[in-house]
Amino acid sequence: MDKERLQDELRIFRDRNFLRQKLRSSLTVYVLLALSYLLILILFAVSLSRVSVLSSQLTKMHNELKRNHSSNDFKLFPCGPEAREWEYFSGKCYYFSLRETSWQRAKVLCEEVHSRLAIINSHAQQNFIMYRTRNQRFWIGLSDENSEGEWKWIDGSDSTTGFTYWKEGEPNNSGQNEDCAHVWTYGEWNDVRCTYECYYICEKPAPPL
Ligand SMILES: *[C@@H]1O[C@H](CO)[C@@H](O)[C@H](O)[C@H]1NC(C)=O
Ligand SMILES: *[C@@H]1O[C@H](CO)[C@@H](O)[C@H](O)[C@H]1NC(C)=O
Ligand SMILES: [Ca+2]
Ligand SMILES: [Ca+2]
Repeated sequence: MDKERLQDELRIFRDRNFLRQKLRSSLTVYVLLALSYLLILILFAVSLSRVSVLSSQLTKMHNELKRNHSSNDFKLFPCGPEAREWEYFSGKCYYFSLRETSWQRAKVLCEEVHSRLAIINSHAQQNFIMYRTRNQRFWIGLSDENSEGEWKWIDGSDSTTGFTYWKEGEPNNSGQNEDCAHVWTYGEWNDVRCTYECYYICEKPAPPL
């Protein structure tokens, strides 16, 4: 009888002990689980802040690169990367028209885009224009309409004292009616009546870099 009670008590004690142990071990598991969650959360927060810092740095770099790009574009195309029709040569921007018109109309059309008919005063510039015009006829800013035989550039300067590139035998004032000048074959200059219709060259200073 006593022995049985003892055994019973022993069993209860064991059970209780077992329960306590079980409880303790599951508590440990929960604590560990909570800790690992916390750790994951911390890691996530840290990596998130890292990513945001990195992305802001990337954005900054990207913007800088873009700025560098556009400033390089500007160096490569001083007449404007978007403006295909204006070409750069030696500090100036040139427009070679795609339409033919009279000298007076060409003068106005150049003024409308804040430029003027081209003034040629160097061999280098003459060469550039010759290669670009390819034997086609293009008005330049030269005329003797005010006083026959006194060829003046559109800015009022005298053409006879500076650089000239007249075709041989020109200007000939054919029919006493040729007062405007264009470039012709090999880029050579010829006088022709001002109402003649041909292409034209506008010129303006390149914007400052
Ligand atoms: C942009 O150009 C500047 C100087 O020209 C240079 O110091 C900088 O590293 C360049 N930035 C990038 C992102 O290439
Ligand atoms: C005078 O110039 C015109 C072109 O403007 C040309 O057609 C003509 O043949 C020239 N006349 C003479 C006599 O050289
Ligand atoms: Ca003339
Ligand atoms: Ca002529």
